[in-house]
Amino acid sequence: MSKPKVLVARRVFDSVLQRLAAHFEVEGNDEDRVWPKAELVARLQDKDGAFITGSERIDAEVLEACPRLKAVCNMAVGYNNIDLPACTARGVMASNTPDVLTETTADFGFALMMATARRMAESEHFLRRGEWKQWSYDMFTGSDVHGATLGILGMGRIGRAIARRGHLGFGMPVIYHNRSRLPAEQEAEVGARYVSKEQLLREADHLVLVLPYSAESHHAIGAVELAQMKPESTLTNVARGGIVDDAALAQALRERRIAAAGLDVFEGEPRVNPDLLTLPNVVLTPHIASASVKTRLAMADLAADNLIAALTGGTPPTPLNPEVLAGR
Ligand code: 8YV
Repeated sequence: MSKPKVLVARRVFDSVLQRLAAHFEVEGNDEDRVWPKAELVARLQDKDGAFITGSERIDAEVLEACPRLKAVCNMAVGYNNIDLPACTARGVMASNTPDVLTETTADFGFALMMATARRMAESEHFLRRGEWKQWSYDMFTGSDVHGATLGILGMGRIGRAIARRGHLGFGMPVIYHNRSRLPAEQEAEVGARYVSKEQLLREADHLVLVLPYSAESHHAIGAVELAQMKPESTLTNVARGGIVDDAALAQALRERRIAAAGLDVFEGEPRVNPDLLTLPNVVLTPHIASASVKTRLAMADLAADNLIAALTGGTPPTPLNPEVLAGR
């Protein structure tokens, strides 16, 4: 019997390709070019499964054009690049990579928040430009992290891991807002207090965004929300571009209506709003919050585990729509 065919839409670890090759006929993407939609569809046409990343969008049109497809496995925890209801309607299993990246992403979120509060990027650029001539009492003074109020919007696994760091490591009072309130024992574990979104915006010294992107969370932070934040506060986004209105943020940063921002994700990335590039009070990183070698390998292995199980009659570890598996 011939092996099922899978597409690996981006370059990944050799070890992961080898694991997949033991089960499937694999078409990879050695040159690591992000394929335009028409090319993605053309390559997916004869495939039974796909290993994708956040760069590939699987929508109803793609699914319609690729009727053989049975599994779409995302190497990411966020899955706003996948139309999940359309997958479910067509009996296509979709999966993501939760848990394996939680602590790594929380490390980065916390680091980005600290770099933002303490003006690390801005002061490093100053030094590299050769402008450091003498010490002065107010040179790059920022705001403290320890003891400051940490605000978290979106309290899932990564939000809780960031809260725990702030609470246990930095003595920060933690406030959060989320669609649903955490059980009391989870709140106690990370020292977090549930507040309204308005209260979160008003009271946080350092606000960190860790909510999934959806139509509902589009521009959850725009001009109105930024106006409610304290002028000395910071905003950090390690969730998704589009949750923040980048143009409104650039304006707020320029007018110092908030002190600074740390952004790992952008609207329309990899393009970055040119206004943000000109501002000194924003730390910009290219969507690397989960980028430790160990975690990226764990994510790729988990996406491969899902693909292998889905197409060989096994039990995928982290399906998003397990109901489609019951019907196979
Ligand atoms: C990925 C991410 O690097 O997991 C997510 O949701 O945003 C990142 O960890 C990115 O999506 C590539 O797939």
